[in-house]
Amino acid sequence: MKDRVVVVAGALYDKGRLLAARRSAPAELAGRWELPGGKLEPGESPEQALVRELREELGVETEPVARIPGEWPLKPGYVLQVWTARLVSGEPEPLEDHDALRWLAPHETDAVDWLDQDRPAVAEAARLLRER
Ligand code: 523
Repeated sequence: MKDRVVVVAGALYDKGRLLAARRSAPAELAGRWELPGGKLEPGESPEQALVRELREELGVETEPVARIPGEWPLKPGYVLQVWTARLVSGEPEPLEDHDALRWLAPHETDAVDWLDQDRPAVAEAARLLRER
């Protein structure tokens, strides 16, 4: 469908931990935690968009690994798709859109207040991490 905006997010992992990012805006989402990412730009594949967003927002190079099955509705016309991604280089910093980052061990993934729409993908990412 064309009239649908895809937002991609990364379940970024490194050393057995999952990255959580705390949003600094907009007001209704600020303070809640998310899997970092953003909207596809014209002509981009979801994987390209994910690599770009994680570079812009966190200053790291990453490699998408696998899509987490499913798709979650956001505001009308927007859907969230999530990929697991591995950290290739760099140490994430909250360069834009976030004011805190946390690496969570699989048993800690409930420790932050995730955006509701991110929770199913976070649960699946935590399950995958435990299995690795
Ligand atoms: N979500 C969301 N979960 C999640 C992300 C990355 C985004 O629910 N893990 C929602 C929040 C916004 C919309 O998706 O309603 C767009 O995300 P945003 O603002 O991170 O996308 P950007 O960075 O592409 O948006 P602009 O700053 O407007 O370019």
